[in-house]
Amino acid sequence: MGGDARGHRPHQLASGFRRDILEGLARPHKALPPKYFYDAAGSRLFERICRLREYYPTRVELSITRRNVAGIARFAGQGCALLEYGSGESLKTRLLIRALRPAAYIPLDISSDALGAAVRRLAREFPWLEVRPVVGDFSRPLDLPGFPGRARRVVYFPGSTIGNLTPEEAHAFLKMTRAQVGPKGAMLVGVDLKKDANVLHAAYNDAKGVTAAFNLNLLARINRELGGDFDLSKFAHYAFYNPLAGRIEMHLVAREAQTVNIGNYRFSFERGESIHTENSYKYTVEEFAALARRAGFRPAKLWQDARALFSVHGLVAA
Ligand code: AVJ
Repeated sequence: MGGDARGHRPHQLASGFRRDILEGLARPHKALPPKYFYDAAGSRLFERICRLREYYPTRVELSITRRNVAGIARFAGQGCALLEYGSGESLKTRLLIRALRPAAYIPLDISSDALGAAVRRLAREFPWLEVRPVVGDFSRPLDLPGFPGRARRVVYFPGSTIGNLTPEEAHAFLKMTRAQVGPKGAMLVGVDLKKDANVLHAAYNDAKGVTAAFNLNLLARINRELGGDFDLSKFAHYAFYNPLAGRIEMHLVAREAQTVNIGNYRFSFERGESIHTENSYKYTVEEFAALARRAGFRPAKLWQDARALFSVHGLVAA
């Protein structure tokens, strides 16, 4: 692992966790940021989600990428500087790197564990590749080590992670990315599509309960890292599609009235009270293209599967 991955202010991230959890649980409608799902245990659970039959996004995005990798590489342009929001351990990233041969690859992730593993693996598989990992949170303005020289800047943001943001936040995030890549830059972004609500519902309510375990792990993480005393058996995973908002909502619902301690802080729950843990927004192709346009991008390319489950948008600076 490069020095960047280890040394980039892990303590600031840890105290941000504590502050964000205490603040989120003090709200009248309790809510926690989904980025905190991904500690080591949560990252392992998420990898299991990605292999579930019901969870189509990972599988479908991979097949879209595989089928169109030459066109996607042509869109980005060989020798570009590729910045990925996420650890870059995925198969689709490696497919893209192989086809694209970027001048540099800059993975950004909130988990230094995930980043370290990804970087070691990439160094083995692509000895010619310059990798510059950055531990950080893409939901905040970034202080990046700077893209190399004259290379075209392309941000790769797969996995429909942009769905965790509200449309207003996604707009601001796309604008920030547009500034980051500059006037000749581009963005490749994976976006989950609106579809039959039953298909969406199944993807977040898998039969094996892996998504439930992933959701509950957030409470286990609070217990582990902040000395909380959540009783996980007293919370239920609850996920549903909200068609008016166009999003999956995940909640943890108190099965009975209870109080929970985190250090000196005490939080009370009524029976049935929820902690809102995640939104996962879904877009039509046109909705997302309009959002990108408003943020200063021109939607130039679109790749989809035959069943229109998932989309990959190729955006260029407008
Ligand atoms: C990583 C945010 C794209 O919203 O589908 C999977 C996370 N949550 N199952 C998603 C997630 C529950 C995932 N994203």
